[in-house]
Amino acid sequence: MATKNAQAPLELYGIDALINEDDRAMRDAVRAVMDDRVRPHIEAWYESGTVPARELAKELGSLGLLGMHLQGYGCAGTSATAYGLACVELEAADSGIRSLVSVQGSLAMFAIWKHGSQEQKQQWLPPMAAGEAIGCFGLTEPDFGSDPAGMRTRARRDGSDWVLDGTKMWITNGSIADVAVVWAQTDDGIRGFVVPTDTPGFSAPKITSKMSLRASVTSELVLSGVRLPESAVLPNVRGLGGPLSCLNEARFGILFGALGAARDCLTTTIAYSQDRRIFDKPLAAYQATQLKLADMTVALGNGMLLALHLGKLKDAHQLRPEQVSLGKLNNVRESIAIARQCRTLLGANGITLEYPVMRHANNLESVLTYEGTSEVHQMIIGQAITGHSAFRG
Ligand code: TGC
Ligand code: FAD
Repeated sequence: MATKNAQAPLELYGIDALINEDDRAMRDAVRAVMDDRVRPHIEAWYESGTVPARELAKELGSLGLLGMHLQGYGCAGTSATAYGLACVELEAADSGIRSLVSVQGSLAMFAIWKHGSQEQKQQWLPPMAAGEAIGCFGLTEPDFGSDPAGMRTRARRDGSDWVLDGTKMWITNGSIADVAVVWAQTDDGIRGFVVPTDTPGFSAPKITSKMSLRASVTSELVLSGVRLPESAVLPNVRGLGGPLSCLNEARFGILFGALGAARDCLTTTIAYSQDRRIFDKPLAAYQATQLKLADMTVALGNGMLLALHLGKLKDAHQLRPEQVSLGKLNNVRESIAIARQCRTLLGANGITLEYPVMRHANNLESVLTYEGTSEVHQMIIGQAITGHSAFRG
């Protein structure tokens, strides 16, 4: 028999006291939209491997969620912490929905916002903020994921034009994008290009048969003699620091977002364990269950405290890339561990789409890999604390 009113895991941590009123209101509004627009459909989207991304982008844009922490050009200009809290709610619905927002706002829009010309910003940012234009971000290649410096996509000069050839792989939103930010080798190092996807020579075949991120579009980008004017190059950046500066933004959203998936797994599992009677009492009343639930509550709460701390640093313009790695490594690793542990408590029901747990666990496999694998982030942290780079030779 339950002896006390049960508290939600993050309630036990008193997390709300650390979030200001405006951010709580924004968070609750995003949660309500996810409850209304995504949760009723997500199992079907996941099962069919389709998602109405264009329609959703317009709705998310009308709520000010696309590029929400950027200033100007139709963007909402919120704090970084507010953006992180929105990511929690998006990813509590599904990592694919958070990915849609991350790639649009933190990768494609941020690249143009930070490194683009006035013309590029004026042309692309307002429609992207509104969700009327979709962007993608092409860094990874079939043979170069963790080591993007090795990329083979090449941009060569032809008169005043640029001509791009190469292949990008695993690109979120690729097949539905209106504009692709593509990173390529040039005689002058790595440069970024703003590529309208209707440019001749550009195609983006969809990658199918995924077991993870099924409610998200993932594509190859094929660039075959894509001719662009001089005005297509991002003028304000050269070298790998350009794309990596965008990854800092997206990784920040993920270090919050992943906790949303974990929270959804844990709250689902706590409720399930109250209802499910095994032998002669509820699953929740067994010590073995409570040990698991307590450890997961601690991991989730600690992850949220870390995320809010890093959010504070970012809002104070003090957040360093290796600190983002701390958050991405810990919070995604803990979230996937929570999802997998929750799956054990749901027994056979845990493998179905009727409960969100295995969907989140499968999604988190991608989240663990993209935006820098766990091992990459361990080595970034290792380099920060030893001064030695372990990446090469
Ligand atoms: P390294 O020699 O360390 O650095 C090259 C230049 O970049 C600078 N830099 C950074 N700048 C800004 N932010 C950072 N985080 C930076 N890290 C490094 C660095 O100072 C240097 O500048 P300069 O001026 O001296 O040239 O580069 P490296 O070749 O040794 O590589 C280091 C490594 C492995 C850490 C890096 O390449 C890496 O992070 N690899 C992982 C790749 C990755 O995360 N790809 C993600 C692709 S996008 C994606 O996955 C989207 S998923 C969809 C979604 O988000 O939902
Ligand atoms: P690899 O780099 O081949 O890594 C394989 C293994 O080797 C990993 O375990 C890795 O940790 C390990 N490893 C790597 N380097 C070292 C080392 N130095 N020492 C020891 N071990 C090492 N990319 C984009 O550019 N844009 C996108 O929008 C995008 N969206 C994605 C969406 C999804 C669903 C997925 C799954 C991926 C997406 N990616 C995207 C690609 C993603 O960023 C890469 O998959 C990721 O960077 C890892 O690269 P890789 O898959 O080539 O793995």
